[in-house]
Amino acid sequence: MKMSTKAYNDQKPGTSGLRKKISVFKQKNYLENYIQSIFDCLNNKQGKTLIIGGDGRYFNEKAIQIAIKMAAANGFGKVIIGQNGLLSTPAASHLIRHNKAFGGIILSASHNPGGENGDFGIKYNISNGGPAPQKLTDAIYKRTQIIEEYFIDEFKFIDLSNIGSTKINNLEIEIINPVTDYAFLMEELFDFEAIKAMFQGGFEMRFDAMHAVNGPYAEQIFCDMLGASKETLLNCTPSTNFGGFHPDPNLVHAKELYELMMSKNAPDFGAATDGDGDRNLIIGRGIFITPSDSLAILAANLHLIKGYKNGISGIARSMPTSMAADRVADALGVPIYETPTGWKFFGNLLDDGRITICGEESAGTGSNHVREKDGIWAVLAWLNILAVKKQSAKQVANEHWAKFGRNYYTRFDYEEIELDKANKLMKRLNEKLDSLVGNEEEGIKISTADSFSYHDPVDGSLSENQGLRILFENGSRIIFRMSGTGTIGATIRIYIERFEPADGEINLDTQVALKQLIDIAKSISDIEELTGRDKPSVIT
Ligand code: VG1
Ligand code: CO
Repeated sequence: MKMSTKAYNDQKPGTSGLRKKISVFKQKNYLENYIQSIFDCLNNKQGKTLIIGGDGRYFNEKAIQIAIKMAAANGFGKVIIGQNGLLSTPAASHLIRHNKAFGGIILSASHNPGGENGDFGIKYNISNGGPAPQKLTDAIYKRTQIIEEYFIDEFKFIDLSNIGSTKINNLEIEIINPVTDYAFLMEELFDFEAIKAMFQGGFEMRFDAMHAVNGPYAEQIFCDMLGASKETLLNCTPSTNFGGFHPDPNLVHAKELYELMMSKNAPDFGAATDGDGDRNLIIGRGIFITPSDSLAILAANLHLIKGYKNGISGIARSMPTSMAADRVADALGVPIYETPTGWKFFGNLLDDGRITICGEESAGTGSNHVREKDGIWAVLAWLNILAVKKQSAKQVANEHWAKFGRNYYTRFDYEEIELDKANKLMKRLNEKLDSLVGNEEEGIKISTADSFSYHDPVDGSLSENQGLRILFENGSRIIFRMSGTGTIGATIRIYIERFEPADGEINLDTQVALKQLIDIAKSISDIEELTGRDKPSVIT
């Protein structure tokens, strides 16, 4: 059936697909308009397979019903859907690859809040399992500006709770267990026997799924397959509003886990993942591991893990991620790539075999096993390394810093700033960059100041305006960027980093170690004057 639709002009995809308030998604034809725009930009989809699933938030099942009917009307041959509409983002990525599917639709607003007044999101992943590259998201956006009709078949409501296959019109609809194939992949990569023996030896972990999609994955993998006790699982039943919480695994929203890990009664290891299961938080007993350090530590030790025993071909990190991983790459003699923020930029490097592991400061770590960041993978990688080294997370981190030095790192987020104020701040700073070069700020000289552009070495594409960088002669960096995932106003992020060599002071408090640079960042940008904020909303 053909329907006419009104074009909406605010469907510009951000860092990770289209993300908006539920109220926006519920507007008549809004979701349909976007899905049709995706389909219109895909050639040769007739008869092909599409993977569909989401993080289980409010509107998930409704959106999936629409997506199925539109896939049928647009000529797809088959859809594979996670039972009850659930698929973690990394599992969806794996299923696309495993089934050699044409692509996938993932319904999620990741770590943003859910529920009736929360956020919703949709993104399209291509046949390598990764997020649509910039060229495609730009084309989809253009299409949303001019689209006039969409195609949808009318058929009965599909029961997503029954595993099995049915055929309606020309579309085969298969409902699968969302965990099974993913769990097999994990078993192939990691040394489950060693991790199991560690749990048997009394090792204790707490894993917080934050009421989101990874609950069933954690239960099957950590408890059923690796023998961890049921006490391991915190908030592992997915709920449509994430229990009323914000499924963001950071020190603010996973505060309880953090406090437990810092307490006298701390178990050996703590971890959490986000709404769609791609982000991870790693906390050892008495130590929070920053995501940038986690990337570096995993890269340095990955060869200890079964699936990576031949070593790594290279490492990639997003530009604002700390340079800790660069030191590991140097030591291993492998290349390091610096990409713009967003997982889509890692896809080509992974496909081309240039890198094995990649990560972002925003709690994303992953490898060439899928084309998304992967929360459970990161937790298993840590567990595997601890099991092989027979050390605590704290010992592993301290040894790492004692060998490579330490990149002190913090991120300040100023959220829900009025858009024009945020734009003005970034514009002003951008214009002032050239005049900063050569200046001395509190005794340290600025060597470069620019707006980051990325030339993809594989397909040659250029991505500009990916953040403002101020680099100091001593290797310190201050970076300013506007978020592409917020749904209210604008979010400005400031990323601050300083390197301390191995023989220096590697055990300082991060905020103390970075105090001078934090002051410089504030005064260079006048952020507090221009936004009227006296402090950031979140410090990581
Ligand atoms: C944020 C992070 C970025 C991440 C993106 C999607 O983007 O900074 O590193 O790739 O979220 O993560 P931004 O534009 O708000 O800074 V998620 O867990 O949505 O898939
Ligand atoms: Co996420």
